[in-house]
Amino acid sequence: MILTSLSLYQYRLPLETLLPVGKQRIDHRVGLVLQACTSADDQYQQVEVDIAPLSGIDIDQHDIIGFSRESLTQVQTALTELLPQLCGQNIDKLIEFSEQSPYPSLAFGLSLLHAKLMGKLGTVRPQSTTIPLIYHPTDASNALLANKIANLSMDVHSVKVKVGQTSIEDELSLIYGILGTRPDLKLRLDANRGLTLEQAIAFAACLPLDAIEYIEEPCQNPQDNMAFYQAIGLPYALDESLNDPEYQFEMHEGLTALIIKPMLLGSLEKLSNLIDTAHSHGVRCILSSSLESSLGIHDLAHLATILTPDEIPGLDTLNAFSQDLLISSGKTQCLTLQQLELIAQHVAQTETESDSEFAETKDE
Ligand code: OSB
Ligand code: MG
Repeated sequence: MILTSLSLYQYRLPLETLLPVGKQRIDHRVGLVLQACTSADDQYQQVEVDIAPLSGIDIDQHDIIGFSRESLTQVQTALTELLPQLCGQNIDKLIEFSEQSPYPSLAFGLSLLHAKLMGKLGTVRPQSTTIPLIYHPTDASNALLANKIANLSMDVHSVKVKVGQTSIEDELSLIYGILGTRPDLKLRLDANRGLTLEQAIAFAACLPLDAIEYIEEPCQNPQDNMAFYQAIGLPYALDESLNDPEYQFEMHEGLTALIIKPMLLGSLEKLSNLIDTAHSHGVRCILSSSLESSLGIHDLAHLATILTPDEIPGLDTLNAFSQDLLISSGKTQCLTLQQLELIAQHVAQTETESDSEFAETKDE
């Protein structure tokens, strides 16, 4: 299958409510859409992927730290250089470039594009449920939060709650509030490394432990996680730890789950190996959003069926977006490619035309 044309677009989507990135908040999301057209035996197809490193600036104009190390500009520059090399080539080149890329978001995007062109996503049903995400909205009223909890479907059995963000008292009251409304729920807490070992233990000592499945990244210093587990017996999950390029899976007492954010981790091959290793140690893997557009979330819902069929993914971040992108999730506005900014486009000559390739690149 030959890549006959490649187009790169940039998008900027405003958010209706702020989204949490660890302790920081964002009010818009930027990213790239890479479109590939292929032909093989007179069959043509056209496929798009969302490539959106989680970096940039938060609402206070501070750099987002702790997630993607690469910037959107770096990925855009790398892709602008790759496109002419990919155009006219077999789609297997996507895998080669994916493996060579130092940027996890790009490695993921190229391998995902390959998987979609191979028809691997289209044949599975997407995971249709998600773990609701509950956090103290700095821009919305507590009533809105209470409303969200009261309106949770009875089919929801677990929710994820952000902690380590405000005061321990507020967060305990949020947790007991949720359980007061829905005593049947199990909670997955996420501290985003917001607590010292002492704070984490003091906090966990006040929790209704039977209702807590695990806590993500409880300690500021992840080396304290095991001591936390030994002190309190509450299992923990790793999220930010996986973003370290040096991260290698190691089993530790109390480790119960990995939060897998493909956009931050890399190629599908790398994800699948990590998931296999974790599963072989009895550690759960929860596929989660890195605040992608509706296009990205749609693909993650399919990947969840393929990679983690026994788990419900954490993809409850689309509500905050004011517009959909290419794939409708039911919002009133769904942007098309024509509404995005075209950054680069390369078209391979067909066999009937001369051998020479022509390429157009539009500078910003
Ligand atoms: O803290 O887990 C986080 C999204 C982007 C960056 C960090 C985080 C998240 C999420 C995604 O919480 C939703 C989920 O994991 O359910
Ligand atoms: Mg987390």
